Amino acid sequence: FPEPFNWDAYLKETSSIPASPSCFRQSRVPPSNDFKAGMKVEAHDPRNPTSMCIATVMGTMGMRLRLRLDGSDSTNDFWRLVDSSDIQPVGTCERGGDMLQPPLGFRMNASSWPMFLLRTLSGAEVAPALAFKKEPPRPLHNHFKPGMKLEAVDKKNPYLICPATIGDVRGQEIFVMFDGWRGAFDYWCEYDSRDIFPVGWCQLTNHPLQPPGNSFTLPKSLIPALCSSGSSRRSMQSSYRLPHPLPPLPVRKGVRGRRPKSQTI
Ligand code: MLZ
Repeated sequence: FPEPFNWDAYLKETSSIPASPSCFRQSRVPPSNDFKAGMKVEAHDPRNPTSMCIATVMGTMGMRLRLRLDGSDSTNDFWRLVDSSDIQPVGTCERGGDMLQPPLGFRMNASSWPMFLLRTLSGAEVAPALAFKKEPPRPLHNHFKPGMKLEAVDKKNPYLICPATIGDVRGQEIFVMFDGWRGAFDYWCEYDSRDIFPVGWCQLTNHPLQPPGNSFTLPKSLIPALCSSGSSRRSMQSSYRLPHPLPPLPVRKGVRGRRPKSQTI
């Protein structure tokens, strides 16, 4: 088994401090996840947030749910916390006098939506009202400061939560930088985003935490010393992608000593 990521050692190594839990719009005592795969919920369409749709819980991780809008394809799954205000029990919409909408990119003709909805819900297992938890209140102010560590959803790979650092703060917004990924996944978001968590959140909620990447930005002054010839184009760059530890080379007839083309996580 891979070693679980050790925040204590990492904070020491990087001589950094974690953002206080009071900075985040997350509950101090995480609620339980009482959802099960297959259950139906009502959810705002992430691509059309004013419309309320029917979604199926595809799976659960920690206190997050992987959701798929019924009638949409499998390529637009999204994740929500059990205490997200984007989800509610089936029947809530109708009780409020509203109508459930087909998702953006509904697979069928719009005229078949009422029948599709009827079929989708008949005999379906709906998530019990008690599984939906109240969204915690937002902290009154943005208390984040550059350099503070946190755990954050990688919006390009939203099943992942990864160690991150506050890179900048502007008013209500913060810049989330993913440790060891050289900026490729960084983003601005509001300080009260539900996609950011205090250090230790994953461990507390039993969610996997992706360890930091292995790309670092080195100070320019160190670069000449690390380049043997100093003449390559690469030597002009200020950051380096260090290789992953590679497995021992497979020795096979014909392809002796060849490494896999690339390694992605
Ligand atoms: N292995 C994939 C995902 C990287 C996820 C980074 N998260 C901050 C890649 O290399 O693109």
